[in-house]
Amino acid sequence: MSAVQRIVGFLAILVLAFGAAVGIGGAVGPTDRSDGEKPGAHGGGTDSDKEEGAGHGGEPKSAAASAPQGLSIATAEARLVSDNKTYRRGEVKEFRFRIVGPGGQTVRDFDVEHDKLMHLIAVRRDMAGFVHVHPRQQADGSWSVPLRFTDPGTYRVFADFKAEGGERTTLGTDVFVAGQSTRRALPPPQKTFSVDGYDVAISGEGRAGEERELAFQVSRNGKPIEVEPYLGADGHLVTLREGDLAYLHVHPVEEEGVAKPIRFIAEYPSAGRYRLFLQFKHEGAVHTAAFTQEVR
Ligand SMILES: [Cu+2]
Repeated sequence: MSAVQRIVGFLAILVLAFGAAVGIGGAVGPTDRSDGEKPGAHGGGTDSDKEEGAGHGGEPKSAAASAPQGLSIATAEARLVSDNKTYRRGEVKEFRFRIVGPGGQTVRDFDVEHDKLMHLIAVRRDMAGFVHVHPRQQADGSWSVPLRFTDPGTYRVFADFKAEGGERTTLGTDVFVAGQSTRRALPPPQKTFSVDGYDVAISGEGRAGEERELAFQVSRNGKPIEVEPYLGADGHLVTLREGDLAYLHVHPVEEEGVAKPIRFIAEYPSAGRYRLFLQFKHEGAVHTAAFTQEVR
């Protein structure tokens, strides 16, 4: 496949992600398959996967790990600076940004987290539509990734990273897509979500201020399947709070066995409703399931 074909394919998938969200009310589409198409493009691999899992074992204990993230464009250590704030519907445009340190310098060195140096997640403010991509770092230390939004509205864009030697950090900024948009109500809590021929069942309750386990069992044709590793774990989970889109850091739990559920440890900062975007990989493709969870 040529580079151009790859890029076109990649963009087409972004379009699907947003298109499906609008077409069927809060559902998410097949989303980002870029990882499946470009295995090893970021130089991740199995060794870093293992380190990743080990590193996560201790993290949930620290208060910082469970504090809500993504509400701010800056912390004391890092600031998110982006040039593109507005998109036209359907326009393909690079989203360029950099992480700026306290002295005003561009931060260039990052640690691998979840198999990548930088994760970018875009979600409309009403939590309809979800995209998770991995920007490429440029020679000047900045980051770039093509984005396309098919639906108008305000989107929260999160950059999730770990500057070398620092804490894992998620900064957020808004991107505006011109046009009239209608707020989509958050779907009610449901135990199952079907996507691309897979059925995903969630188990586990969220409880404010307590670490709890969440498990997701993926089945096809009524039979549990074994997912493939994705981003250094069994799956990737993005959890956002309704109302402010606070971004939670959740931690994958390693588990051996056939057709095992995908497990995470989550600590919710408060009561309220949350939207969970689970991504899993099977037969080389990444799929996204979304759940609403009521936390007391
Ligand atoms: Cu990512």
